[in-house]
Parts: sequence; C-alpha cells; structure tokens
Amino acid sequence: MEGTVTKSTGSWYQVETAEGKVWKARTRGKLRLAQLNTSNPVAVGDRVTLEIDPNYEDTARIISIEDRENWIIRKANKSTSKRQILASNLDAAVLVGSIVSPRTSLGFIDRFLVTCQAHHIKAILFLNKIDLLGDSLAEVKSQIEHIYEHAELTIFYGSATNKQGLDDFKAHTYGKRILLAGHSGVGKSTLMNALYDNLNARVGAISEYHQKGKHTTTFAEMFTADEGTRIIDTPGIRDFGVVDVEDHELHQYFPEFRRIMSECKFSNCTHIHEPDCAVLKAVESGDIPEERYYSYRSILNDEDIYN
Ligand SMILES: Nc1nc2c(ncn2[C@@H]2O[C@H](COP(=O)(O)OP(=O)(O)OP(=O)(O)O)[C@@H](O)[C@H]2O)c(=O)[nH]1
Ligand SMILES: [Mg+2]
Ligand SMILES: [Zn+2]
Repeated sequence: MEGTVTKSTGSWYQVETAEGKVWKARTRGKLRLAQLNTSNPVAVGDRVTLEIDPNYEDTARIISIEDRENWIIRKANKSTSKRQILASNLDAAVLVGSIVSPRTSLGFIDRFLVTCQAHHIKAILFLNKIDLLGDSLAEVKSQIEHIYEHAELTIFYGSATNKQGLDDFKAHTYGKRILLAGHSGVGKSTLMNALYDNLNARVGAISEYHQKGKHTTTFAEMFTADEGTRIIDTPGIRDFGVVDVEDHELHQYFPEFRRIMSECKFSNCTHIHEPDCAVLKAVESGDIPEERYYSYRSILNDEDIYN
C-alpha cells in the first residue's frame, strides 16, 4: 500500500492513501538507520510504502520511502550536526516573512533561497503584515525589489489579517503543492486560513509569539486546500543554516553571480580577494546588490548572525 505523509510528529506520522484513507503510522527500526543525520527520517510530502499493523486499527508501518524529487533541509546553527527536512516533493517553497513583529532578516531569506536553488525548487516570498508598515510600505517594497531583482524569487506583499494581496498569491500557487516556512509569528497559519476558509490551522495569540520558544504550530502538516492544492504548514524556525552545499558550489546558487562568474580571471575564483573578479566588480558598480554579496560571504564563513 502506498501513501503520502501528511503529518510528522517525529515519533509517529499520518499517511494518506490515494483513496483518501488516513493511517497512523510508525517507522520500522531499519528505516531510521537508512537516513543518517536527520532528526526526521520521514518528512511531510514523502511518498511511502505501508504495511498494515494487524494489532491496531487504522495503524500501519512505513516500510520504505520513495526517492524524493526534492526537499528543503536546514540545520539550526553551525554547532549542530542535526539536520531537519522541512518537507519534500514540492512544486514551490514559500518563505513567509514580515518586516516587523517579528523581523525577517535578509540573511534568513538568502539562506532559504540558496537551499531552494540547490534543490531546484521555485522560491516565493510572501511578505506578510504590510498593514503594520504604514507609510514606509513603498520604501520597503522598492528596497526589496531592488535587492531581489535578479535572484529568481517571486515576491508577494500582503496582510493575512486584513485579507490584502491574497488573490494574486492564491492564483499563483493554485493546484500546486507548497511549503510555508518562516519565523514563528510571521503569520503562516493565519495566511493559510485566510486563503481557504475550509482550513482551520491553529493561530497564535498576539501576545504568545513574543515569548521565547513559543511556537503555535508544533508539527509540519499538509492540508488539502482544494482539489490538487496542498499547503504544508510548518512550525516557526529561528535559523536557516545551509547544509549540503560545498563552499565552491555556493556561487552557483546566487543567480546574479552565476550569470557573470565565467568572466572572472580565475576559474576557481571565490569572489572574495581575487584580482579581476567579475562579481566584485559588479558589487562595486551596484549591479549586484551589496546585501546579496554580504549574505554570500556570511554563508561562506558559516556565520550564524544575519544581516
Ligand atoms: N498585523 C498583522 N498581524 C498578523 C498578520 N498575519 C498574522 N498576524 C498575527 O500574527 C500572530 C501569529 O500568527 P500565526 O499565524 O500563528 O503565526 P505562525 O507563523 O503560524 O507562527 P508559528 O506557528 O509559531 O510558526 C497572530 O496573532 C496573527 O493574528 C497580518 O497580516 N497583520
Ligand atoms: Mg503556525
Ligand atoms: Zn570572482
């Protein structure tokens, strides 16, 4: 029996079959060993093979995982070796961000983007809570547009509580399987509920998310928004550490760099100190935004502090 993982708690999973039957499932011991180094051997979005557990009703065992088409993976910080797969087999990954309460940094966005690039996943930014920006909205927009002009990122601006900017985003993601990721309290669950009124994810109270470590959504879960549209809501994350990207590969995942780096004098240019570096020249002339270059260096140096 085959199915798709729709919820992951770390110790047990929810798996839905093509006919729509939902199973509660656990992994077999062997499977754990097969996927070294991730805190979750099975991720939401995984296609798995199940074996019915004769001892309990509606309970099954996951006996194998189909190869993933793609996935979003991160680590919490540089001192941990623990990696976490947020979700797999995606059509697009949406970073939900906000400028204030809480602030999403450019460094966080750029790490997410590198991961999407490395795994060939379409990246979308939904900048939520624009109702809190007042007169500064126009300035914020023009800055963001400038920084990400050539970064292969599709950007939407909106407010989940005021139901602003939702139509375009909804049309863009219709019929797709998307992940919503971002810091705790940016409004991922609120956005999902605002887009589709048949969904009912738990949303945090205003006061809750300011408290450290307070997450309203505690498990990744895939919701069926309508025929074919699936939304994976995830718990808020503080950091987005890039994993499985070698230093010498990193420049490929910055589209602005990729376009011109063959013009660097040295084919193994790191774009840090080399003479006749096309990337450094582009940063100097303003063709590559310095914020993007800063993130490149920061990821290369394995820094946890974001701009
Ligand atoms: N002003 C404003 N508040 C919003 C908006 N969207 C969500 N909120 C509020 O932000 C708070 C957090 O919303 P949630 O949807 O629980 O945030 P989340 O990203 O799902 O958080 P976690 O589940 O902890 O990761 C709630 O009080 C929402 O009402 C918005 O567009 N504008
Ligand atoms: Mg939530
Ligand atoms: Zn260079």
